[in-house]
Amino acid sequence: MHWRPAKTPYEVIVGAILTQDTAWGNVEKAIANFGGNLAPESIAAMPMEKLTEAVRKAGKQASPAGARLVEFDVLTSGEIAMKDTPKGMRLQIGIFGRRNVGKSSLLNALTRQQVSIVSDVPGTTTDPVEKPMELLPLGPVLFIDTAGLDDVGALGEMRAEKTRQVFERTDLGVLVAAGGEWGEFEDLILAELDKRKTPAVVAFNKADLAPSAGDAFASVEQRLKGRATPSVRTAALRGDGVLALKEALVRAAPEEFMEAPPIIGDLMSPGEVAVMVIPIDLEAPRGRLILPQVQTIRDVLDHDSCVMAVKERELRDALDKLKAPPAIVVTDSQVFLRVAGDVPDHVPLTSFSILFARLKGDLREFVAGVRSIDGLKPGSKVLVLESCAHHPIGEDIGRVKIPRWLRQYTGVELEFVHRQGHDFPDDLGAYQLVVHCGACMLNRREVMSRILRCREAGVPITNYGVAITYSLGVLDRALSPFPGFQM
Ligand SMILES: Nc1nc2c(ncn2[C@@H]2O[C@H](COP(=O)(O)OP(=O)(O)OP(=O)(O)O)[C@@H](O)[C@H]2O)c(=O)[nH]1
Ligand code: SF4
Ligand SMILES: [Mg+2]
Repeated sequence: MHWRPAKTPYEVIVGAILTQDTAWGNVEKAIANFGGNLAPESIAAMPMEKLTEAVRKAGKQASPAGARLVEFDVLTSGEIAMKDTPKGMRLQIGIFGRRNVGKSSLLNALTRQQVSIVSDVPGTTTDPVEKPMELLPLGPVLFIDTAGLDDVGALGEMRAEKTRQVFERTDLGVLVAAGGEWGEFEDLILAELDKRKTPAVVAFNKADLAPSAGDAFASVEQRLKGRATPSVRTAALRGDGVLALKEALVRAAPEEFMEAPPIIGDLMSPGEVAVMVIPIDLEAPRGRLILPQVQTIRDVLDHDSCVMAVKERELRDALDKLKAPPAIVVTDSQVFLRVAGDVPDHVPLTSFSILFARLKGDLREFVAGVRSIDGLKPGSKVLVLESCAHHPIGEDIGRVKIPRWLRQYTGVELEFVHRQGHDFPDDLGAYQLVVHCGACMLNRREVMSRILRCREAGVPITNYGVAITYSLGVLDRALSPFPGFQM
């Protein structure tokens, strides 16, 4: 990669932050937009619109990038934590509840680490305990375990005060109640969160002691029915319900934390040309394009760039007609090999399906998952997920082509199971690999929940575009617009 020499360490750090979700070329332009003004003080003094405009000109989505810089500036005014996501940019998840209900135990179960001290003495946690971690799909989160709020006595008052302060910075609250116990106190915590418009999830912990508490659980669950707050039963010590709790957190998280990258707009600059290769074959619907193609074209236009759409046969001719090489070529995965032969090596090339792997899912996870193809054995079971219920026609990609390519690559007979739409098996234990379609019909939350389920079950997951290009030996080429993801 060409690394532009930075003038100051601050410029290096800003570059490192901006490049997290864009190509390096765009970062250079963004930095140039600041003129000679790239310093913490000047950024702090810049109005937000000016800041976001400076970044937007480089083809990046304005608000997240701008917000990042501002956050970053806040960070530099204190201490610089280069190796970590700033705390203010993490989704902060506050864990509240009475003493001894198992808040610390739940935090340890969620993080699978002994982060917070657990004991049967009420009031064990005295000061808020913070634990940063990656919680897929929300990305970096900060869990904050608090001291039990029903603390008594003078010391308790101080502890309770600190816990109350945590309410102020909580983006998502977890209320832990144990053994079906629920009273005015729990209502009060939910009211505190409501007051701040903070979404909440209730964890009924110690569900293993349930035989005696079962009825109480049910009556509290009934009580919560009137409000939107989801609840799950957990047994923190055994790990039961922890995955359900994670899923509930993902569903309840504020929308802005689920923000997806643009489809393609950040991979090119305004005015540049993207070439889309769209085969018109038997599987192509009559008289229209399919959703991933339409959405990608729209995203190019939204970013003030240009698009040229061609069939694979006309590609070489079309490239010859362009005065300058295109910023990027995007092709249907199925003709990737042929297209790769026609596109010069220095032009970034990818597939619609890989663009959607990043948009709807987690490209890094899909690239990591694809390696497991090498470990497939005769009889290994592969789950193929197609998120729309189209009628298979001819050489259907999910039913015919992917099985064929994977069999050819591995040289062994594999068993393929297909599921469509929102259908996702409860038990993934039987599968050695999950291959997901581009998921243009699903929202990001649903795909991310599926990735989370696969992770928890220890089953690798990848997507069509990644699997196809890997089995054809051209994945690195297909990842050329995303240098950080190459294998
Ligand atoms: N049976 C059972 N015991 C649990 C469970 N979760 C926690 N405990 C026990 O409950 C006690 C309190 O757990 P903690 O995690 O320290 O509770 P806490 O809410 O953090 O307590 P404070 O910090 O004192 O407010 C410990 O003895 C745990 O072992 C559970 O799911 N089932
Ligand atoms: S939902 Fe999946 S199978 Fe259906 S069009 Fe979109 S990417 Fe293709
Ligand atoms: Mg505790």
